[in-house]
Amino acid sequence: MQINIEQVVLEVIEGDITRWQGDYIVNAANSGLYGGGGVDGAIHRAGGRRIAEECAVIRQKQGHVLPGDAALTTAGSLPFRGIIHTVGPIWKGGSANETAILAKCYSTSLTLACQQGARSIAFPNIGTGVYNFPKLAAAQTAVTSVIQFIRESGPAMPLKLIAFVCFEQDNAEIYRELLQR
Ligand code: AR6
Repeated sequence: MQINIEQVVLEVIEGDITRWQGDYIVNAANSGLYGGGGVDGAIHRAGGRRIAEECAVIRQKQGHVLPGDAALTTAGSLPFRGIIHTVGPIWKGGSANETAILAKCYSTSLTLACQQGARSIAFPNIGTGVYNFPKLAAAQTAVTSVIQFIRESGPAMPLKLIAFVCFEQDNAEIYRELLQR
C-alpha cells in the first residue's frame, strides 16, 4: 500500500526488513549498539560480524547512543548503502517523554539518510517489541514525524521513498489504516 506526500512515496510493507530493497534500513538498536533480539538480531545475523565491529568502533569513539539519536554503519554483507542504528525509548507508561523520543528517532534517522543522499529508506516499528511502546501510538508517532519531516524538508530532499516494514500483521494493518486517512 502506497500514498504520496509532496513527491515522496510512503509505503507499508509486511515482512523482514533485511529482505527489503533500497538504500538505507533503520535498526531498532540499544544504546550500547551491542546487538540483541528482534529486528536488531535479524540485521546483525543477516549482515555478518562487520556490523558489530563497526558498532564497537562507534561505542569506543563516542560512547553510548542516546535514545532518539542514531549512528551509521555500513550494511556488512547486506545489499544496502548503510544501516542507521537508532535507539527507541523504553516504554515506562508514557510520562517519561517516550513519544518525543520516538518521534526524534524518525527525524534523526531521516536527517542522517538525507546527509548521505539516500533516495530510499525503510523503518521497522521502532520501540514496539522488547521496548514495549504501544503499537497504535507508536505508528501514529512514526507517521506524524515522517510526514512533518517531508513537509519541512521541501522538494530538495533526496528521499523519494520511505517504507514502513511491519513484521507483524497487526502493525501493518494499523499503518495502512493511518495512511489511508
Ligand atoms: N524485520 C522487520 N521488523 C522486525 C524484524 C525483522 N526481521 N524482526 C522483528 N521486527 P524490537 P524495540 C519487529 O524488539 O522494541 C533489541 O534486543 C518487531 O516485531 O526489535 O525497539 C535491541 O537490541 C517489532 O514490531 O525493537 C534493543 O535492546 C519491531 O521490529 C531492543 O530490542 C521492534 O521490535 C529494542 O527494542
